Amino acid sequence: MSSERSFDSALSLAHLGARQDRVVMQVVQETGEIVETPLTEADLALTWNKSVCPYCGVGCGVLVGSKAGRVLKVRGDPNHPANYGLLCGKGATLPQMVHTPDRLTYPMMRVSRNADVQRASWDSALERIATHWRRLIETHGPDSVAFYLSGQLLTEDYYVVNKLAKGFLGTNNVDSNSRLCMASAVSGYVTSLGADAPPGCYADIELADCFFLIGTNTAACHPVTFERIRRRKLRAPSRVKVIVADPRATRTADIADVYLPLRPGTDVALLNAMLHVIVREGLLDQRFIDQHTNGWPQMQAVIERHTPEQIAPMCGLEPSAIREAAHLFGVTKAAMSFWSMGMNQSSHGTAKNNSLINLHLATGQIGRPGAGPFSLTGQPNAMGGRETGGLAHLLPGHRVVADEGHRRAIESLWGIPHGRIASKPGLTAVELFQALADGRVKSVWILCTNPMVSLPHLSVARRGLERAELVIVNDIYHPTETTQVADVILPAAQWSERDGTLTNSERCISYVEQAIAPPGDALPDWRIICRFAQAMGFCEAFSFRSVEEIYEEYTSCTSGRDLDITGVTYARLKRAPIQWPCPTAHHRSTMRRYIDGAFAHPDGRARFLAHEYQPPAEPPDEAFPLILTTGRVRDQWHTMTRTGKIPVLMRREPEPFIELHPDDAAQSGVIEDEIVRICSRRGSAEAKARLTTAIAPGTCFMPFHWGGLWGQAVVNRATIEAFDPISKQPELKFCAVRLEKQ
Ligand SMILES: Nc1nc2c(c(=O)[nH]1)N[C@H]1C(S)=C(S)[C@@H](COP(=O)(O)OP(=O)(O)OC[C@H]3O[C@@H](n4cnc5c(=O)[nH]c(N)nc54)[C@H](O)[C@@H]3O)O[C@H]1N2
Ligand SMILES: Nc1nc2c(c(=O)[nH]1)N[C@H]1C(S)=C(S)[C@@H](COP(=O)(O)OP(=O)(O)OC[C@H]3O[C@@H](n4cnc5c(=O)[nH]c(N)nc54)[C@H](O)[C@@H]3O)O[C@H]1N2
Ligand code: SF4
Ligand SMILES: [Mo]
Repeated sequence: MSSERSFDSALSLAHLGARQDRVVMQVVQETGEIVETPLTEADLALTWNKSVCPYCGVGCGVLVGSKAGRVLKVRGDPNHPANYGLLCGKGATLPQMVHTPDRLTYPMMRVSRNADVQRASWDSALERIATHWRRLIETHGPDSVAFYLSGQLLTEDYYVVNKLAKGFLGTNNVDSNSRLCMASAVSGYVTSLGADAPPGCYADIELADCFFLIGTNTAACHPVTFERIRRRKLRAPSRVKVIVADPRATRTADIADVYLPLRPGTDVALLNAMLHVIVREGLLDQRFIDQHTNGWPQMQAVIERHTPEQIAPMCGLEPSAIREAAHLFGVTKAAMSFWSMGMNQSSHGTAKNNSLINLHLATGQIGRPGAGPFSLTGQPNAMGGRETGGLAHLLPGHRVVADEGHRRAIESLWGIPHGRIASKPGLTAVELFQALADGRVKSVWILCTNPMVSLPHLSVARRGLERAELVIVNDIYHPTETTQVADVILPAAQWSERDGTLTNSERCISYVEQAIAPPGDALPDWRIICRFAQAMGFCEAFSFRSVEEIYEEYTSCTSGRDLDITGVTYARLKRAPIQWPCPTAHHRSTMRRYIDGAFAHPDGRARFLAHEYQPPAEPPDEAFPLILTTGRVRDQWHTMTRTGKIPVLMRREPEPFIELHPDDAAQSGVIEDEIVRICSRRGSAEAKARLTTAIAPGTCFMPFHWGGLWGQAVVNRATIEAFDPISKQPELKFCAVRLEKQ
């Protein structure tokens, strides 16, 4: 099921052209140009620690240069297999977000909702939470409390929160912003292949002949990975083909041979039509289908009806473009697909994921070098979070709470009585805030995420936090839109101020070193949780003295599982990152899974899962005629608590905007740069109009970065909370709006 090859670093290094002399900082620009800055003598005299960029799931290795307790410089780690020295503009400016005037340096509390926050001691803050939670659990049961986590926490943080909530407090109400992000990819992989996570690796990029980028603005959101794809394309432009499917022609589409500006939400129809063409052109890998899959007859029956001619009008595409894309994918020797939120953030995100994996199964484009479906992880440790069971339906080691055997295994490992872990999955992100709003959940502890900007339909989320009896937030800054409504605000040590591990998009675990001390009384998130657990009386189970002790307990939970990392110790990780599974001390790393065609379902076969196109939850109509889609820009990170403080990044993208097609603008009499409002059934947001033919008529786009602290451009006031029935991931990429002039 796995290969034991080590990273093919020579190959990737050559393709990336990375410099190994270690004295140059290399930053990739939007144009693909690499700007090199020589390091000075003074830079070389800094203390350098190994770390990983805390932004996107590419997981670039960085070296952190510090002196006298301050981070002064970063540069790409030339030996890290994710980036071989390269960084993007966000990674290159990391030092500027560390020492800011609004860093939280001590705990703060307010005695009542309308009171000001005041400095508190750790003991009084944690005692207040413990007293309140004990009372809530006694009176209303353990499901009256909840944790809301983040794919930006490290693996050890995730593990201790899960252990505390699911094993000791007795609630599965532990969910994460990964629910808004990767949940549909998880359910797609699990249902199609039998286990979570991409089968391949980054080194496949240098071996692939066809890239299918669907629902991803890789150029903006995973810039270093995009640079690898771009270089592969530029080196052999006529042999290497790129297909991009996105309703907006972003910079990612610049390298496309075939660009498919599909109507938002129609991916399943497009993918079925592509498979139809592949069948018609005789490009199936029938041997692979027969030997390694189930469900092909049912699949065939469904795609029979999906001719490009029938499907193209619904997708807003030309039939010839669908044919060409399918042909390129079908004839190539090795095809890789990359996708992210355009596929996942949908009320049928699981179906979109299954449909894309179907294409790979039908053509045997999986489990071999240069081929495979590869979901781009959003956050740096969304993958680690899933491994430790950091979603409401999971337990550590890719287990699920609904499975009695899984619960028993974890109960034994945690030394708790059988039956202690509840069998019912907890509330997922959107459900959790709805439950807070209607009073079913009474207190929530939010770690490392800013839901008052990032959740859909924000007025419900706001009502939830207003109605909650006690809101606790761990952050590194104050104010944020979420700390503003918290009763207890706890200062976390952040990137460079603590150590731990994380797993990037390609299942690669890295150890990050601590470079400097955290400011004031700030503590790493895992320590805050362990101190709280002790205040709740769970002393022995949370007596961890270091992240390494937590990591060792966690790895024992992976023994015999698909992600087995019992062979990966801190000592090994301190030398080099390792891709899981890696079950023994002598096992090197797993670049690719399923190379023997044995998938993770009990019968060893992958599943074809046939879906029909489903309309989005809220199609446009007369009153709300435009489709609103939302997403990111290259130089801002999420809710801007960090990138919003970095002048060079702010200069590149200083203001929020609403991207509109000139035809839609003309219909409402809107001109370039005019402030306009988009209104949905739930709320509205305002920003300057940006007119462009890069977006299809009938669709508008707004980034979600700008929250309430920045003004009225808060797009999640308008978005919809409808979610995929399987993954429970909300449809952040589609709702109906109308345009209003000021
Ligand atoms: N600069 C920057 N980089 C980031 C982040 C950031 O905040 N800033 N965040 C990180 C995180 S957590 C994530 S999850 C990733 C997200 O990375 P991406 O998914 O690449 O980013 P988005 O802009 O959310 O959405 C991608 C594209 O989906 C398209 N899209 C919308 N609807 C549809 C549809 O129905 N079908 C298809 N095929 N496409 C559609 C949009 O037009 C958009 O261009 O980025 C990571 N990297
Ligand atoms: N409309 C719309 N909404 C979206 C999306 C979209 O595409 N469209 N995308 C969704 C997706 S994919 C995601 S991932 C979410 C992201 O949304 P969020 O997770 O809400 O965004 P961030 O700004 O990354 O929030 C991280 C918070 O943690 C703090 N922080 C940083 N480091 C640390 C640390 O070490 N410890 C602690 N305790 N705190 C820390 C930061 O200051 C910040 O307040 O947004 C989702 N919302
Ligand atoms: S590509 Fe992602 S991980 Fe790499 S430097 Fe940029 S933001 Fe950081
Ligand atoms: Mo994300």
